[in-house]
Amino acid sequence: MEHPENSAEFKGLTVNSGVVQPSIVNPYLKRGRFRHRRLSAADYVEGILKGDVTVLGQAVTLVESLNPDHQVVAQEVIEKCLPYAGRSIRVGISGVPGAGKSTSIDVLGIHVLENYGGKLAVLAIDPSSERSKGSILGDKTRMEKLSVHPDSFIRPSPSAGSLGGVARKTRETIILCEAAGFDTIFVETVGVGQSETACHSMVDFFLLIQLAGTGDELQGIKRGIMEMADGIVINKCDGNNVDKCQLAATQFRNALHLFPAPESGWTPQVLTYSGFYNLGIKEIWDMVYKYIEFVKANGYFEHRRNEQSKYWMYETINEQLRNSFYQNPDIASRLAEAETLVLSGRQTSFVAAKQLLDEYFADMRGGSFRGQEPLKGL
Ligand SMILES: Nc1nc2c(ncn2[C@@H]2O[C@H](COP(=O)(O)OP(=O)(O)OP(=O)(O)O)[C@@H](O)[C@H]2O)c(=O)[nH]1
Ligand SMILES: [Mg+2]
Repeated sequence: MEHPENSAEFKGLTVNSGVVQPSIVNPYLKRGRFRHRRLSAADYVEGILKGDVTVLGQAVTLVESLNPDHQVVAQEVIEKCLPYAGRSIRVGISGVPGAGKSTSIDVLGIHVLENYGGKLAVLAIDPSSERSKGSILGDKTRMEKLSVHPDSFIRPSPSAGSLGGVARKTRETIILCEAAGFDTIFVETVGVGQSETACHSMVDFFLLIQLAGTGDELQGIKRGIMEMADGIVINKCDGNNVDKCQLAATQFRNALHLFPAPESGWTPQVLTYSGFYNLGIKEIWDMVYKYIEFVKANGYFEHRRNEQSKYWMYETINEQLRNSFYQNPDIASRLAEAETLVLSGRQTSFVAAKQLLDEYFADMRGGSFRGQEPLKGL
């Protein structure tokens, strides 16, 4: 007996030969016609100095690239931009996840642009971005107004490399943004430890966003981080949270008194505000402005920037030396062996390290890199 599915009743189930679908690629498109022309260092510099944000974005991508050839061009671009950089106010904004950084940057940024004009760049040092693919990018939705403002430039954290590497690229991006005419720079960082130090080492004002919690907020915050802050602001001072915030502010003020006076001569201030309801934002910016005026007058502004340049020179040297050591193929192949010797107690850590370093230096002195590429650019 024939299967019922083959009867005329189930005809819809049979596969009919269909019509040929057109290609999804436009056959009239000439290949290569829209390919981007590779910009030279001079093209990048020209675009940046004109304030072209498309070129600026491409230049930042170049700076972030790990390709040594890109790095050579990037360093040339940075060097040529350097004489036009430095004329901005750089503000670091830090806080634990959920403290309201994105919400606050949005309202604070709009406040600055609407009341003082100019152009604002928001950059990030986010050590977790390798995992989250740059949280600031997702955050663009939290920076609703700023992300569509014609005078703003928002750039997520470079997603590859060590914290030091990421931070260095953010610092280089600051230079490009300043050359492109951005006169206010916000550097956002997630308050999870070392990233604050990196952020502090590239900004003029370090703003710490805190939340009022259970009354023991001072416990969880490291002394070093509080000492770095030029201003502490307590967010979410709205609704029935106002009393708690004011209490926290008092606690922070009292705690700050116990610290030695900062080198800048400025007494860090503690303010409460609400980013979400846009309350107290003006006061925050007034504080930043007052600080800048204060340190410009007493010479600390220049001093801090010089110290930062010095810091980054040494940081770069350290990073390059480390990379050069670990990327040396001979060393890389010997590391596992040395580790085994140390773990099995047949060699001390010190001797193992010394042997590897001696080998490395002998290799360097011999002038042969044994397959290791000479360092190109940075
Ligand atoms: N009540 C109240 N809620 C706020 C305020 N500011 C931010 N929030 C809320 O707090 C949550 C976190 O805010 P974000 O701005 O994303 O915080 P963030 O510090 O950028 O967080 P991460 O990007 O995860 O590090 C959001 O749900 C906001 O709506 C505020 O002033 N008051
Ligand atoms: Mg955020």
